[in-house]
Amino acid sequence: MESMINEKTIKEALESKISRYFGVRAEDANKTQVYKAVILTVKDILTDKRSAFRRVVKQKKAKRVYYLCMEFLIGPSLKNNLRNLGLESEYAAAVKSLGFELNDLYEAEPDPGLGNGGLGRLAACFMDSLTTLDYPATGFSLLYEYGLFKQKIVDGNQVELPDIWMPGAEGWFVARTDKTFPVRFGGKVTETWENGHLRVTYTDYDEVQAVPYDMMISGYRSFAANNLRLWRAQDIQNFNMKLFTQGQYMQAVEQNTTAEMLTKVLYPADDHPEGKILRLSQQYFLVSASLQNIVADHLRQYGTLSNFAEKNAIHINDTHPALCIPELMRILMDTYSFSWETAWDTVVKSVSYTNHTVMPEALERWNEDQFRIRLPRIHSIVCEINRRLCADLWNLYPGDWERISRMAVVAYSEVRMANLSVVGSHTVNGVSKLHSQILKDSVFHDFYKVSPEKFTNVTNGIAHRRWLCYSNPKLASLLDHTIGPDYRTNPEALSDFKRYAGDKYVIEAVRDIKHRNKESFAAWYHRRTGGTLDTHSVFDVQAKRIHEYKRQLLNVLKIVALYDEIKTSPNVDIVPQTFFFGGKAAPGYYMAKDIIRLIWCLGKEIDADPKAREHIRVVYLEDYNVSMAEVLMPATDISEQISLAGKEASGTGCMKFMINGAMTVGTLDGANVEMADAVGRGNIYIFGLTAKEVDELWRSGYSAMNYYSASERLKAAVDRISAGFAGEDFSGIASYFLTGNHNVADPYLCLADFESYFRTYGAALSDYADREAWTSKAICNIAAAGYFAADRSISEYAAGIWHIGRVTE
Ligand code: 26V
Repeated sequence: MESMINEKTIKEALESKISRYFGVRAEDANKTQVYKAVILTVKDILTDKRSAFRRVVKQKKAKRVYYLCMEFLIGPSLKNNLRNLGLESEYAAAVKSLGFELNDLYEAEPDPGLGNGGLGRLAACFMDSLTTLDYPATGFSLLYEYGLFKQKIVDGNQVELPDIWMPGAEGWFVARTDKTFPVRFGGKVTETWENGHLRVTYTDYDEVQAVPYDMMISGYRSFAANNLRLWRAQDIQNFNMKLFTQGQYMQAVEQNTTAEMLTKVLYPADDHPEGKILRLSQQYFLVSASLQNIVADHLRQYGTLSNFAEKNAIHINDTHPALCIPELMRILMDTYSFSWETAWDTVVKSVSYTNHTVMPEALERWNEDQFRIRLPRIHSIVCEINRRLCADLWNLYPGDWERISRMAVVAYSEVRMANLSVVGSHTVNGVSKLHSQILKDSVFHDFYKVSPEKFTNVTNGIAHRRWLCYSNPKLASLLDHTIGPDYRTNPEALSDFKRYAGDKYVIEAVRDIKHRNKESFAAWYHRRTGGTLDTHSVFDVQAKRIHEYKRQLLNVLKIVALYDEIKTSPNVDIVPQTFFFGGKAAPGYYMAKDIIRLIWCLGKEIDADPKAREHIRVVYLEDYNVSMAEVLMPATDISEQISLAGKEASGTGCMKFMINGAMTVGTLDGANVEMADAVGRGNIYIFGLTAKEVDELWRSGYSAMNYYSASERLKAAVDRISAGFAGEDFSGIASYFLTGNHNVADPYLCLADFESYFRTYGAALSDYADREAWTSKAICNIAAAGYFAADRSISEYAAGIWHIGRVTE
C-alpha cells in the first residue's frame, strides 16, 4: 500500500489538506500549517494500514494484549512515523517543494511529556516493538491536559512551569466521541439476594464520561498499526442534564471542572505516592474505561465472555492500574452474572503485572476510608479478595498472623496495591535479572514461597530504531555499510559489528561520528541557550530523574575532588571534561531540589575560576526530556549509571547510551549487571559495592564517618561542599553525608563507594587518552547492545507471559 505513495501523491495530499483545513493555497501556507497538514496525511496512511490490520486480527480471532499504564512518555512522533513507514525522503521532498525543511518541522515538534521517566518511556518503547513485531496490542493511558512540568533553572533553583503541549502535538490524536464510556464514583451500594443470586444495586453515584483519544502507532515496515488510547474526562451528566436545565449555569460549570480535573494533570512525583484521592480517581478512571472497552470489544466479536482469558491479555504496568483486578470482577459479576469463582479464574488468567521499583516509599497504599467512599463497590470486592486470601493463608500457615498480615491486601486500614497486584495476576515480573531476584528474595518473598511459578524476569529494552537508527543516523549508516541493515529488525545482529573492533578504518569512522555528534549537540545547545561547549572535552553525562538513590551526589563528590586536585596541584595535566547533568526533581522533593542547586552552583563557581575552567565544566541541562535525550545520547562519551546497588530496578537510559557507543561507568545495579556480562568487564567500568555487600554493610553497621576519616580526598571534598559554592551554603548536604538529616548518615552509601568510583572513573579517563583503544571498546559496546532492544523484551513477554502470536497478512 505504501508503495503507491510517492512524492507526487504526498504533495497533492498536502495541498488538499492545506486548502481544506486552513483555507489557503499551499504556496502561502506557513510552517505550522504545513506541519499540521503533514500530520493529517500521515494519519490517513496509518488509518488505512490499521483497518487492514484489524480486519486480519479479527478474521484470525487472534489473542490481543492490552498494556495499561498511567504514563506513556511518547516524545515527538513525526520522524519516528515517517522513518518507520519508509516515507521520509518522499516527505522531505514534498515539504521542500512547499518551501520548508522537514528537519525544521522535526525540531519544532512539541514533546508530549505524558510520563515521569523510565516507566512511561518503557511503555512507549514497548508499543513501538509490539507494532513492529505485528502483535495486536492496545496501549491505554490518560490524556493529561498538562504533562510533566517544564523545568526552568533560575539561579540554581528549579522552577516548574506547566507543560502546555496540546496546541501542536494533539494533531496526532483523533477524538472518538462515539466511543465513550461512563465511569462511576461515590454513591451507595446495596446488596440483595434474589433467587439465590446476589444483586448489587448502585445508586447516587457521580458519573464521568471517558472520551477516548486515539493515536496510531506505526511499526517499522510492519503489517501492524496499533492504537494508543488515552482517556479524557468529560462531565456531561452534571453539566448538561441537571443544573444547566435548572438555570444554575455557574454551578454547572463549577461541577464540570471538578470532574474534568481528573485528567487535568500528571502527578509529577515518582518517589512518593501522595495518597491523594484525585490520584486514586485517575487510576480508577483509566482502569474502568479501559476494561469496559475491552469487554465490549470482546463481546462484539465473540458474543460471550466465557473465552475472555483465552483471547485477552491485560498487563498492568506497575501497581497504578491494579484496580483492573476488582474492576474486571465487578463487570463480570454485576453485569454478566458470573459467579465469584468463575470471575476470579478469568481475572487471574487475564492479568499480569510488572513491578518497576523496590523503593518502599513508592509502593502505593490507600487509606481504606477514602477508598471506600470514593469506590464503594470496588472496596467491597477488594475486601472479599482479601477475606478469601487470608482464609487460604490461614490454612497454609495456621496461626502465623504476622505473615498473613504482611501478605494481606487490606490491613491496618490500608489497601495495598502491590499485594493486590500479585494476588490477582498469573505472572509477576521484574525488569532486570537482579531486580527480579530481589523481588523473590525480599519485596515479594512471602508470595514467592506460596507460588514460586508466578515469578519471572523480563529485562527491559529500548526502541533501538528510535534511539540508534533515527537519532544517530551517522552511526546507523556506518552499521548499514559494515554489517548490513538486518540489525534494524534483528537487533542481535549488531553483534557482527564486533568484528570491526580491530579495524582501523571503522575505529576512525566511529570516532569521527562521535565527534560530529558532539558538534551537533553543541549546536543544538547553542540554539537553545546561547551557550557554547568544548566538543574536544570528554562528555560525561548523568541524565535521569533526580533521586538520592541514583546518587547524583556521588558524581558531585567526584567533580569536587577533581576541582580540588586542579586547584592544589601546580601543573595539572588532565583531559578537559564537561560534566553534564539533566533531570527533573519532583516538586515536593526538597533534597532533590537542593542537589540541583548544588550542581548548578558548583558549575557557576568553576566557571568563575580561571584555572579550573580550563579543564573542567559543569553544565546543568535544563528541562531534560525525550527530544533532548535524542541529541544528547549520540554525543556522550561516558554514561554515569551509579545508583546504589539493589536500588535501580533496571534503568533504560544506560541502554540508550551503550547502543550509541558511550562507555558506562556504573555499579552492579539493575541492567548494568547484564550489560557487563554482555560486553565483558574489559569494556565497561564497574565499581562499588554489590547489592549483597550493601545488605551486609547495613547489617554490620555502616559508619559514614569512618570512610570520611579514612580518605584525605573524600574528606576534602565533603569539607569543600560544607564551605559552599558561589556564595551559597551547602552545609546541609555535608551533614547529610556525615550525620544524616533523618538519623541515617549517608543513606545511599555515597561515601562507601567514593574511592572505588573515583579510581574507576580515573581509569576510564586515562583509557580515553588512547583514543583508538577507547573507540574499539565503544565498538564492543555497540555490538553487545542488541540484547537490550525492546524487540527482545517484547518477544519474551509475548511468548512467556501474554501467550500472543504475531498477525501477518
Ligand atoms: C511511582 C509513583 C509513585 C507515586 C505516584 C506517582 C508515581 C509515578 C511513577 C512511579 C513509578 C516509579 C517507578 C519507575 O519509574 N521505575 C523505573 O522503571 C523503569 C522501567 O522499568 C526502570 O528502568 C527504572 O529503573 C525504574 O526506576
